[in-house]
Amino acid sequence: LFTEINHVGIAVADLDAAKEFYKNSFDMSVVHEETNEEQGVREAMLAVGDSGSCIQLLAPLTPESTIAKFLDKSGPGIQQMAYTVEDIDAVSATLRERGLRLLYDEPRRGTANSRINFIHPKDAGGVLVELVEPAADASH
Ligand code: MC0
Repeated sequence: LFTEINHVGIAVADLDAAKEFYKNSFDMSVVHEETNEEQGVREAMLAVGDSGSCIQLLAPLTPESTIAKFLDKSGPGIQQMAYTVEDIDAVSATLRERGLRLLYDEPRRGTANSRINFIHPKDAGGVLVELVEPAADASH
């Protein structure tokens, strides 16, 4: 169903401070950064060496946003596990057939014009699972 781990998403209060921490502590640098108004986040992708694996730092845009609520409740830390899929419509249909709830009826826009949806954490063992169908011209 899933072809690889796309990224692990980490909630942070301050994106710039988190980027500094990852740079200074782990020599990890930003390969992509954007603001996603619909998701209420500023986000930065950081590469793990040349592996193609990434972590995604997620900072809240507003106090009402999903990430702000997560920080209030759980504090900073891992917020989501994102898998790459080739065809998000087909994978979503399969998951629904298997009784899992997806958060959106139709995929929405994610990082670098990917198409995304989420499995409710209550249906996935307490893990917020993101499905990512990368844009045709994207490396991740
Ligand atoms: C909430 N829960 C989680 C969780 N968030 N469990 C694991 N991981 C998380 N991240 C649990 C809570 O502990 C609670 O359990 C129950 O789910 C309901 O949580 P809530 O605090 O009432 O929160 P809700 O219902 O307001 O929101 C949860 C929900 C939300 C998953 C629906 O976070 C959401 O819509 N997430 C999808 C969008 C998102 O995460 N966007 C930001 C990343 P108990 O046992 O206490 O009832 S944007 C992104 O990722 C994009 C840019 C990209 O990658 O391309």
